[in-house]
Amino acid sequence: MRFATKAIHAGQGPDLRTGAVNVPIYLSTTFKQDGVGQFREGYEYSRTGNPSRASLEATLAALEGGEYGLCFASGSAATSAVIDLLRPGDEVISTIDVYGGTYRMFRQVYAKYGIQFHFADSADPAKLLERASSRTRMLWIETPTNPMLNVHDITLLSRRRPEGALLVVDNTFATPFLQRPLELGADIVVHSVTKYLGGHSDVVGGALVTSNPEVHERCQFYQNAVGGVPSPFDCYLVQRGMKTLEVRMKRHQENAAAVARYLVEHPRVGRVFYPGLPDHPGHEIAGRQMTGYSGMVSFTLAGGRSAVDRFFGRLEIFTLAESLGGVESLTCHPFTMTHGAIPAEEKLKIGITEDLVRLSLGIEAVEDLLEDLDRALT
Ligand code: P1T
Repeated sequence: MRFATKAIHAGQGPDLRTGAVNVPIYLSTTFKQDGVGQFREGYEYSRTGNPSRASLEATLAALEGGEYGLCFASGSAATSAVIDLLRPGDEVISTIDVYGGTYRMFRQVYAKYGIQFHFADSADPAKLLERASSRTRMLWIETPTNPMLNVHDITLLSRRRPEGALLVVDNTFATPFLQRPLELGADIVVHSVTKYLGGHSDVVGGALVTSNPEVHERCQFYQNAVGGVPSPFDCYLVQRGMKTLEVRMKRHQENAAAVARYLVEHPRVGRVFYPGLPDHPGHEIAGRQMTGYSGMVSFTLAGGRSAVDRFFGRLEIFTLAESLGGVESLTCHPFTMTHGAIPAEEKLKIGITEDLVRLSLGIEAVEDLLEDLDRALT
């Protein structure tokens, strides 16, 4: 099956009893045992396993080209399941421009358990791997990164990683339609399904996909033991959203490409960050490992913070809000919003300045989006 077909059919055949073409929302918390320990389809208690969740997990695994999928109550909960694979004394090398909440979790939650996080401020794999030691157990990357849209070479990092280190890719910005990290050598893919996979800004959720049976077993243990699971209704919403992932992504990126081209020419705009631009430093790598450039664009605005506030105030179609990847266009101020938890000096080092604006291009008519930007930038 091709991608669009899998998104609609993998893990979600018609209901065996009724023929319902959509997977029912199994709201039951518990399941009858025909005798002690005699489960009908392996289901026992909905924290441990639920048919609506199992179906979504199977669809996600199929889309990422992995063996196993696991769903969580948020992208952050999926991240914590992956970090739980580590022990005190282990070291992680992470790119510094990760989602601010990921940085906060590494620094303010897991560092206190004796896990050491090194943050590399470069997209150059040699520089990233300079921090490696015999204790390095994990490389954590986003690609493209949030919010600077840097691109990391997954194949190269997979080849050059220290022995025994797992390569984890947060694939939220790309989605499996545009990039499948497991096929490029990554061990684990993480998603905030809140974003493009859900696609309609109406559900918070997370997932991980792997083909490594030990990783799956340990993360599944964590999923049940800690219990940060999504509700069956949330699973339904994400599965419904994913059916249209391919058509939405095509439009998201068409709109992003048009907006990036517009911004490059605008006299009030400074730098434009979009991997689809030929002079973007990650353009060539993105061309190799992705089949498109996704729907996110960041840029700096002449006139500093006051110009940014004026821009936000004048927008009529773009909404100033956290999050991304929904059908509606959003904008945000990474310095204070999504990346507020990162110390200012760290942010400034990687280009998250006060004059940086992030756009998440929705699937509205591009003419309306361009007119909105034109109005707000005038
Ligand atoms: O919000 P949550 O579902 O917990 O996902 C966290 C997360 C993980 N990884 C990436 C790349 C993300 O962008 C996020 C969440 N990001 C935002 C809310 C944002 O506006 O950037």
